[in-house]
Amino acid sequence: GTLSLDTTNRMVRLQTAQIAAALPRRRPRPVPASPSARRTIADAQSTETLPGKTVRTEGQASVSDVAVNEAYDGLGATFDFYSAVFHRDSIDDEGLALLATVHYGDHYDNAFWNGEQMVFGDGDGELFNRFTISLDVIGHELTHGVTEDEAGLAYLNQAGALNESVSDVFGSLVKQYKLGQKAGDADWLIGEGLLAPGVQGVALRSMKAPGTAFDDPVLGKDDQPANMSGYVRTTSDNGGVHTNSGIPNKAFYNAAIAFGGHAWEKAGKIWYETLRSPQLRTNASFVAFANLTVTQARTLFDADAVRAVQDAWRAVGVKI
Ligand code: ASN
Ligand code: ZN
Repeated sequence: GTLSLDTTNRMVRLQTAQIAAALPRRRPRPVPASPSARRTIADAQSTETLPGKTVRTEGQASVSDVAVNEAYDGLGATFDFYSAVFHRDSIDDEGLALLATVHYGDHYDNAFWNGEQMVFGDGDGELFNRFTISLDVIGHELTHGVTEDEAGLAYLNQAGALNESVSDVFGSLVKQYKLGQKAGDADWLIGEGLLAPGVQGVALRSMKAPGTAFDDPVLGKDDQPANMSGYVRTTSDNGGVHTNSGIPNKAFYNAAIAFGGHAWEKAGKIWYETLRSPQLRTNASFVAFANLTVTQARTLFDADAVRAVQDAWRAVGVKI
């Protein structure tokens, strides 16, 4: 009767409590409603010692040094993009604190991700301006951290060119998102504003028209191919990772234009889930990566999306 039912209930309650007590005390990672960035900007004061002197941390007001503020704002815009568009919480999706050093080296003509932090040179002023000037370059460098965390793409040959391309893709999307641009209105340039006055060119790279970003007597000519027919076989630059990235860059551009609208919504989502896909190997070829984008187009969207992505790769000579 009532008594036995009551007894059973009490036993159930007791068992539940015992089971809960016996479970390992694994603290669930707190997922904030809207995660926020934890940024630190450091100043290498023209040395090559990292990270250098901390000059601005999260929540602190802007300072008089424009490179510091550009790095702070650029990291913030990139963090916000990944958070809002892909619900990703920082580089590792676990809220990793973001560290960037500016004024690295003496007239240093580059920016990079060193496996732990972002680093920006001032440029020599003759060929390059400071590397924090372009939001897509900041997005590019931070994305190297995301790629390392998700896919671990090797920085060599086709996998390396894919690694580079993924950084250009999301670097460009960070800028497009910030500007609220649709695919057809974006410039698809990487490093616009980075070339010093007098240098003949518009940017470091063009995803829309690889090979056309600059042609300068001192800097040389942009040598990116836009098709497999122009694939550069070389041992320099880790097998031409910054050169052959033109091919997957153009494939992404093709897909984004075919979809129309905001490039991060469909093409970006497909590329992002491809980067996260367990089937993506560290030594992936262009064909392997392309096939995974098609798989994601099918999983996330529909047959029209599959066709758009297939066509995007076929148009650059990647035979899928
Ligand atoms: N700026 C270059 C890049 O992020 C530096 C490098 O060659 N790793 O790709
Ligand atoms: Zn890169």
